[in-house]
Amino acid sequence: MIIVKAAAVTLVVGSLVWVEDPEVTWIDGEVVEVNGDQIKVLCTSGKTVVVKASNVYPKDAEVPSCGVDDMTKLAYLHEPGVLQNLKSRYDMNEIYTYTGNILIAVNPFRRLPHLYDSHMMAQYKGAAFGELSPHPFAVADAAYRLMINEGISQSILVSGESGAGKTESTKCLMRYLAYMGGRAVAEGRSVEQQVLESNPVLEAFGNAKTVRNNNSSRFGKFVEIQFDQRGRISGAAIRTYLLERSRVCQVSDPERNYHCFYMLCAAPPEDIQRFKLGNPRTFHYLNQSNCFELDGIDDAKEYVATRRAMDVVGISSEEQDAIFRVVAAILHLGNVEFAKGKEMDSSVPKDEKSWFHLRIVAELLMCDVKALEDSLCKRVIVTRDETITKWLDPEAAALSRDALAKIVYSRLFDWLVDKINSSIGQDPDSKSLIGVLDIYGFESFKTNSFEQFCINLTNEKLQQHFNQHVFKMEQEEYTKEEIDWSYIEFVDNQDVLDLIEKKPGGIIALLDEACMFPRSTHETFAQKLYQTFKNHKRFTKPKLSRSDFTICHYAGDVTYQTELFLDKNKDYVVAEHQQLLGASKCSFVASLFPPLAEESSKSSKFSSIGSRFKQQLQALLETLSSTEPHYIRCVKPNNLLKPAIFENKSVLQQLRCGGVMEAIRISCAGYPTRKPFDEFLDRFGILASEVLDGSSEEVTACKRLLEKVGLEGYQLSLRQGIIGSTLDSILVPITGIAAALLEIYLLSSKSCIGKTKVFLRAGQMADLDGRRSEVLGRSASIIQRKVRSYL
Ligand code: AD9
Ligand code: MG
Repeated sequence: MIIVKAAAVTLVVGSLVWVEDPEVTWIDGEVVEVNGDQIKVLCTSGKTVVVKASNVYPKDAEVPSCGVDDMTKLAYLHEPGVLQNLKSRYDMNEIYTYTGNILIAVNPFRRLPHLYDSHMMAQYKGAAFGELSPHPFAVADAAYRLMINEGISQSILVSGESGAGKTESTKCLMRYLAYMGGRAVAEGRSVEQQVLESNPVLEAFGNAKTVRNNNSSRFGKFVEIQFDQRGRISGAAIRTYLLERSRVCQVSDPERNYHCFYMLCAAPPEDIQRFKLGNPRTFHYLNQSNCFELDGIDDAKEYVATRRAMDVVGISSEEQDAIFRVVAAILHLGNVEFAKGKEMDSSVPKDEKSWFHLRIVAELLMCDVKALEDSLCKRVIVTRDETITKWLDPEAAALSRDALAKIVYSRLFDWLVDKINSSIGQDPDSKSLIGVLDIYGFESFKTNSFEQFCINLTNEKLQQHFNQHVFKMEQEEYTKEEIDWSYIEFVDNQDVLDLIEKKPGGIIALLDEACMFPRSTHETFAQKLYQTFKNHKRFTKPKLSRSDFTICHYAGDVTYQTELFLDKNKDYVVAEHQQLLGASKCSFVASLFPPLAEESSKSSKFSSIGSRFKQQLQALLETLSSTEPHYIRCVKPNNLLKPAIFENKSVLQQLRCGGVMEAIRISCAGYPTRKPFDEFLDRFGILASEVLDGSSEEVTACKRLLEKVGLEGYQLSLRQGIIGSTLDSILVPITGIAAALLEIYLLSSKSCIGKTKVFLRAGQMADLDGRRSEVLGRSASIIQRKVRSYL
């Protein structure tokens, strides 16, 4: 992952450098010997290594030990420099750092309350971006002010891997926006309070403990906050994406099911009695894992807090009772087991205990017990001539039970989102909005299924949006400084998006086809993929597999296992379940299963989760493109979820996946290093001291200095990667992340003097520093000689 090749840098004995290290990724050291292309480096670990010059990166000795608050202030924008900067800041609890306009947030895994109090919010209010320490408040403030001043809608995109701090950052942004757009006097349930309180409600039902995060959001979320002409919050809309349904009936140790189940089991005695609950250890949907409690979380208190938050967002107490009744019913449903019945391949509730729970489910869902039993154990098949009742064997009945649990829970979650939206209300007159996106980051596990496929599609789309935006920002900076910027264009990841999304012929389209064809299996689906994409450069078939496939994503290769793709893509409600619950005497339960339109009940029962998700993403991207985006990249410094541990390897991987290195790479293609005139002269005046005669302006002195050192005008330091050049166009393929086919075209480049800063190309700073150390070395040895002769 090479950004700036040091090949063009003058390395001398004594130069401070970075070299690759298998353990800590990059280690710093000092050059002790230069032997042609071979450089001997004494590392700070005490080890001496000999490496090729092209693998050595210059280290900026002038970076303060506390780091710099904006990566673009670094003399060298390369991986070791970026990593070192984040680490030294993290060590001092400075968890936020800018890379230009992008905010990088490293999870502290400890509460830092002073960072987020109202005093802090007051400080950031109206402060120029970059004036105060990097902070999500600064991003929110910039977005708010742009919206007010320019009347342009804004969006803040928060990304990062699970446990990196997206949801915490999102809440912090929402609090700041509520602070800016709230009313001075409390007016009962104000819109901004409702917006804030929607978080605990959605977290209770959509978050769970996973191995990666004790409070992991199992859905994606886009909150659109609407403002009136005076900049006050006047409405909001929450959109959610892909709730993980399988968790409702399948949990593996040491994870937990959704928080609401445990909260309900810890409810006050009257609720426990009403819902016939007890110890969470007695419920199958919870006891597949041994984890029931969370450190520092009191489920009983959370239950009360969730109910309070529900009050605020406008869910009546009758509705709350109904919601928790449904949650309890799901727990009881999980305890219904099946045994073989009298008929061949039939099933019946296994024992008295199963009957007991079945009766409670019917009572809680207010439906008929017999109808409930039938809907779990039988299927009615209607053909042209007759109606056949088919028994389900015990295994199929258990699957039917789980399908019922999942559909009820997912309908319940959707109901909550709709309810919150209707109760907060939309402002039809709102001209501007600020959208906050908290969505899963790129995932690549040992086994990757349909969920990872959808999540990674999301990230591909957001990455494309991000790249386009970073390019635009770069160009704007050049325009502002009135420098003749190179016209930069890039070929992006459209080819991966086509591979997945194209209609017809993309992976999702082929998956839908397979789902509609009764005899398809995951193997026939995989064969179809292999055939169709055998020459696609983003698609490969792993050698030793007959049903896996690999996509070469912008963030790396991911191999997907197709086994459950067909099942997971099918979204249909079993007709028997629909009938059963649609007829519930509880109007709340019945409302979760409204009657199907005649047409859709008759035609194919299958609706594609993949295609629907694709459309949702499309709509999201359309919304985002009509806004001015701001980015927060969250980074998880370690997998132990503990404070004060910064694991280089994993951080680097996240910076790559989150596009931070990509953004840097893009800016490296232009003028990555910027130095204000005075700093530039201070640092490099020594190379041509005659320009420092004080007679000319700083800008002229800089120009003369650049002339003297031969960097003025058209100059591109030759670095690895340039594959062809004509005078006016130089094609630089940026190598690096395997899949990132980012090609950058640099057309005509003339000046590197801006209005206030000197703009340097990648490698030029290193070059100048090399010469500077040579001069300093020379003068040092002259002084030494003088001192010696004097002695
Ligand atoms: V997931 O994709 O939903 O699994 P997130 O949302 O990225 O994930 P989350 O915001 O939930 O992660 O953060 C994980 C945990 O890190 C939190 O529960 C906190 O304990 C901790 N955290 C994150 N950010 C901060 C912070 N700014 N200050 C203190 C934090 N703790
Ligand atoms: Mg989250």
